[in-house]
Amino acid sequence: HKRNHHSVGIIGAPFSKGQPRDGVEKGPDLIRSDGLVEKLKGQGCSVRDYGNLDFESVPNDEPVGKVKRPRAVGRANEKLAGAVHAIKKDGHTCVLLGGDHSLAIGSILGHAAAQKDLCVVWVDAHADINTPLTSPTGNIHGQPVSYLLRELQSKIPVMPGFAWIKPCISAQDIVYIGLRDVDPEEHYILKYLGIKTFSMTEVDHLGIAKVMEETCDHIFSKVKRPIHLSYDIDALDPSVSPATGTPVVGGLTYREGIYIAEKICQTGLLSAVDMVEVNPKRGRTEDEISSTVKAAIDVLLACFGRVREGNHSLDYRMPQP
Ligand code: 6HN
Ligand code: MN
Ligand code: MN
Ligand code: MN
Repeated sequence: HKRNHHSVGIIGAPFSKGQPRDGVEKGPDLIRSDGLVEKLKGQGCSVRDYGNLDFESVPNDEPVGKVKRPRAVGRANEKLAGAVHAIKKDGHTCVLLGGDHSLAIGSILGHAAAQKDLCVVWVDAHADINTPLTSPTGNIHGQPVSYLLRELQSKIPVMPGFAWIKPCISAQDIVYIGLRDVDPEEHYILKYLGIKTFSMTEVDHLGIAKVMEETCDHIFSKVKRPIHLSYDIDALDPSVSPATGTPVVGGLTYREGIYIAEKICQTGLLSAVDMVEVNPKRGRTEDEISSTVKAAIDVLLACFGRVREGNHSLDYRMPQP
């Protein structure tokens, strides 16, 4: 049984400038301090922690149109892309600990540089597909997908810090799960490009098991391919993960959130994971923070072979009386 022979490479990105709220840069160390590495090893994974990236501050990072801090976000993601590329070259499944969801730009581009023909499963309350010109907030964590899609390239203006970015996926290569707060412009883009989405309505209607079946049918419709799982902790209901920047009521249950990760693991094709938007400063109590961190860790453990039925080692023998 090779189920738990995962080789995991972890990179921390303590970065928050894709959105305005302080605290999300504490995500990586918080998730580590709750024992992520030890727990992964305890379930049979080999783990290398590549530590945290360090991001120099970018002076005079004036908005470009509405878009806030483009230079800082562009450079941070360029650095992250290099790190993810290297971790993939070392042969690991890459785990990005964020940080805000703008980091998916670098994570997915770095992954794509090492791995041809990847697909993306985006688990989020939000679609994060605003272009710089449709964004109502100017926050880049609401825009990462727009930079990654070939079909939107002609809609993306030139921005400082973004010249290195070349789109690496097509509209049919991404599936969304958990949507419930989509801007009108984003809804237009999703429909216009025919992107496969499972909003909370589909989760309610089909159940999470059917959603995952259809997700796999969609991404593997031609051939089996490596999966990039981009997991925004705000996909889960705020009763489970309240410590996040943009919580939205009516989200995935803890069980649905774990089930998604179990099914992705079972494909045997998980190649990179982002765990983003854990923000301890948005928790009102210690319990809210620890519940959020625990959910993030449990999703990651399920990504790497933890199953709820339990397990035992092959050489286990019952004690004789
Ligand atoms: N996230 N659609 C909103 C915006 O600002 O574009 C919210 C984005 C939330 C982003 O949670 O990663
Ligand atoms: Mn979100
Ligand atoms: Mn997001
Ligand atoms: Mn597995």
